[in-house]
Formats: sequence, structure tokens, C-alpha cells
Amino acid sequence: MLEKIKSLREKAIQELEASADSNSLEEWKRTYLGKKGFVTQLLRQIGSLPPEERPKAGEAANLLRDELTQLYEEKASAIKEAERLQAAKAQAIDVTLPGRRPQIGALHPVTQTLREIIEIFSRMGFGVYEGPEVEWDEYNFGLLNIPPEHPARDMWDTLYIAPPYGKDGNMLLRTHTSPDQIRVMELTKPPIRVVVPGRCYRHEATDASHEWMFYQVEGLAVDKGITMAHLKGVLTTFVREMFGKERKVRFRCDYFPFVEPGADMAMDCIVCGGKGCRVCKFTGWLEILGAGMVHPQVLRNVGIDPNIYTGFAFGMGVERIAMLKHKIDDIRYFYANDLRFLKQFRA
Ligand code: 2U9
Repeated sequence: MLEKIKSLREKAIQELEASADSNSLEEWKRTYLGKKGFVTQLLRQIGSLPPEERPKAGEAANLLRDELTQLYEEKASAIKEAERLQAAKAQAIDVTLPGRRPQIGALHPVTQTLREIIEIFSRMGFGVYEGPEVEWDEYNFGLLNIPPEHPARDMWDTLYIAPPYGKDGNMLLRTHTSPDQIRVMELTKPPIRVVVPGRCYRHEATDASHEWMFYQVEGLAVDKGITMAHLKGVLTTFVREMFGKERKVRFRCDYFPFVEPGADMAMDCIVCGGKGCRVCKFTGWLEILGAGMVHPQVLRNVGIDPNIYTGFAFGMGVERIAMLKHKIDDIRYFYANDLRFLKQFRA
């Protein structure tokens, strides 16, 4: 019997060492320590041995059962740990793999130009105000000295808001940011120095220099003693900051209902330096903005006494400034969403 126990022990230990995963280990447990396993059967046979053999055989069989149980438990925890490590390894991230390059966007060229314009006026002490794109007729035209049915309205092809929102043409998409200047004068007392940027809309057939949606920056300075000299000084500084210190400027008379006198400002052509070329249509000059002294009636409309205060105002199209700056010959490129165009302006 002792021989039998010895050889069973050797066989069991050998097979235990050979089981490499939890399935084969459990199979081993059933074979040796299970209800019908070899060791259990062995223990049952002890009772049928001759009485003098029983104590030794019983002790040896019990020792074998305890030893194999302990060996099983040690092996089980070793396999469990090995399997846990393997699972963790399978899920692990390879930190040495190169990453996917993120697609980084950039500011639109019109936004870049808009910010540059605002920054130049900020350095001259101008604040920034923004108002609504959907406007009252009264703010877009009436308070700016452009009464209903006045022929001056023909200067702006207007997109009106249909009923039930707008009634009798009293609501529209602003044709300029001038109504925001009205709001600034209603909200604050002089001295006023402000620029008002934003989107404007016109019922316009698009071509190389016209879009139905475009950006404007308008500006306003109101105080005691403001003159045309301030207008010329501020705007000349702006042009030279934006397009170069060497720029020559030219002011000529122009008409806008909300200014008197009104002016048109041009600079010498940045392509030919004034000699005449295709860009300046052989005039040597590029028109960049309109301006003027705020009409006394406009000041009166917002409760500012024109006998005490005067002001100058100006307006420019941001796309036009960007086109001159980057020598772009068609305004429609800005809103065509063609990345071949837009990627050229990644700062
Ligand atoms: C108030 C008083 C005066 C703003 C002005 C212009 C002249 C002008 C155009 C330039 C190109 C519009 O974008 S554009 O088509 N603007 O020429 N704008 S004076 O004068 C104002 C505005 C508001 C209360």
C-alpha cells in the first residue's frame, strides 16, 4: 500500500507541474482530490486493509491528501497571477507608437484682418461695441437722417424681414453697422471713441467686389472741439499702421446722408506705388474707406447738442482691406469655403 501511495504521489506531482492553465489545473484537482479522485478512493480503501497496516497507510494517505491540497493551492494562485498579467498585457497601450497628428484650424483671413483693424484703433483709445444684425428700420435709416421714401435709400439694397416678425418694412438685416453708433450715443455721453465691427447684409448681385454678406468696421469720435483735422489724423495713422509708414493718403468730397461734409479716403497704390497699374485701374490710388463729420441732425436725433459737440465717423469694408493687404482679386473666395484658399492664411 505504501508503495502505491508513493507512486501515486509521484504521478500526481508530475502532472500538477505539467498543468499550465486554470482549466488543466481544475481537471487535475478532479482527478486526484475530487469526490471520485485517486486520493479520495485511496482513503476509502484504508478501512479494508488488515488492521496492522491501517495506521501507517492511513497516515501516509492523509499526508498525501494534505500535501497535494497545499501544492494545488500554491499552483492555483501562481496560475491566477500569470493569467492576470497576461490579460493586462493584452490590454496595454503601446506608449511608443507615434500619435495621430491633430488637425489644427486657423482664424479666417477676414477675422485676422478685423482683429488687426480693431487693435490699431484700440491703440488710439477706441473701445469696441457690437449690436444686433437684425435691426429696426428706424435705427438703420431713420435716425441716420435717411427718412422713408427718401431717394438716398437707393444707396442700400436692403433685405427686409417678412411678416409676422417685421411689419410694414420696419425690420431688416442691417446694411451697415451705423445703427450701433446710434446705440452707443444713446447709451453713453461724450466724450465717445468707439469702433463697431460686424456683419452687414445687402440685396446685391454678387461679383468680384460685392457679396450679399460682408463685414464692416465703423468708427465714431464725439467730443467738444472735434474737427476734420482729428478725422484726417486718426485715419492717416490707421492707414500707415495697416499698410506701411510710407503710404500717401488722399481725401476727396463724397456724400453720405449721415455726415456733413462727407469724404472718401484713398491711399497710393500698394502695387505700383502710384504710377498706375491694373490693381488701381491706372489711377495710382486705392479707395479704402468713407468718412465725414457727423451730421448735426444725427447728433440731435440722439439728444446730443451739435452746438456743443461735434464728431467724426468713418466706415470700411473688412473684406476690401483684407483683399488689398493680401492682393486678393475676388471677394467671393472668402466665403466659398475652399481650403486651398483658406490654408494660405494660416498664421
Ligand atoms: C453715425 C454717423 C456717421 C459712417 C460712415 C462711411 C462714410 C462709408 C462705407 C465704406 C465702405 C460703407 O462698407 S462700405 O460699403 N462707409 O463710406 N461710413 S461715413 O458714418 C456714420 C455712421 C454712424 C451715427
